[in-house]
Amino acid sequence: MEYILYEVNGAVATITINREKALNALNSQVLDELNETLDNVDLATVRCLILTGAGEKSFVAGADIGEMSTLTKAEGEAFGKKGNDVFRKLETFPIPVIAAVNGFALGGGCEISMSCDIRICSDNAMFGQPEVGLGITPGFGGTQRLARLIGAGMAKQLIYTARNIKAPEAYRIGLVNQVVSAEVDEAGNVVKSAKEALMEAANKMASTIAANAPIAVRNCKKAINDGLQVDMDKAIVIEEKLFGDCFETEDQKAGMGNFLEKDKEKKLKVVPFKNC
Ligand code: DAK
Repeated sequence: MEYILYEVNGAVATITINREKALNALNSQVLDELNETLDNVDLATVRCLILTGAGEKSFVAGADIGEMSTLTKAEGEAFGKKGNDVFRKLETFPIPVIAAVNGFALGGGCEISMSCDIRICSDNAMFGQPEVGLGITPGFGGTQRLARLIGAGMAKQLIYTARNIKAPEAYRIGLVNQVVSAEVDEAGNVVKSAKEALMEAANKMASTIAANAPIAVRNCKKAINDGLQVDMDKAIVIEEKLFGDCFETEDQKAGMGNFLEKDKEKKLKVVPFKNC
């Protein structure tokens, strides 16, 4: 693949959008390759996915403006569908996806990060939906996911004003879960760049997730995602069903068995993924 790197480390896989010269902007080829990569993730062994951008400067600086500028209405619609299908695939991916946001996350970049379950960013990250300045609306779910994540009022303000926000503000309004800084020694020398520290934090969180019972983690993702689409009476039924699904699995037997045996070491052991 030209624009996607895929790396597996135990139960954690990392997808890197690797188009650094264009600040990892999303063109059709990137979207196609991302789609194919997701289809080939080995869900029998991988338990958590990290999505990031190549380099220190940018996660994804949006959809490719050069490619979009000449699209006809029909081509624009096809491009939009391609993006939306991949973003939805990420959002409903059976295992958790962490966006490690290493710099600009603008337009489609902010939108793809919002399709992930969790966002961690470096302190040089910048988020925004600048589309109205380009004469379009956010088209990869930005109007929908931003409002659901940070509330309608704040989402409307950011989208109408096309104002970009820095990492501390993104954290304050709940758009990101964690902000990670470069590590410096006492003399002020950088011992770990912001990107390195970010990837370390993302891998740490991913490993913690991956060490938990995989069927239960998958069912939690589905319960939260599906439950948010319906009213509470229906949402509770969704949770009941997914809760019930955990029983008689090896995860549940081992998890509860270890607790009852007071075997803390064993409790942390990863059980094989079965019964999915
Ligand atoms: N597309 C294409 N190329 C991009 C790009 C982008 N979004 N962002 C940056 N680049 C390229 C630049 O053209 C430049 O290429 P060269 O000139 O070196 O060949 C290279 O990356 C480095 O960028 P700069 O020289 O501009 O770097 P700076 O540090 O000066 O500025 C910046 C960084 C991120 C502030 C600036 O590049 C910038 O403002 N970029 C555009 C950000 C933006 O507006 N993003 C939102 C794009 S709109 C749709 C669904 C979704 C969408 C559209 C339609 N449908 C349903 C149909 C989504 C729309 C968007 O995402």
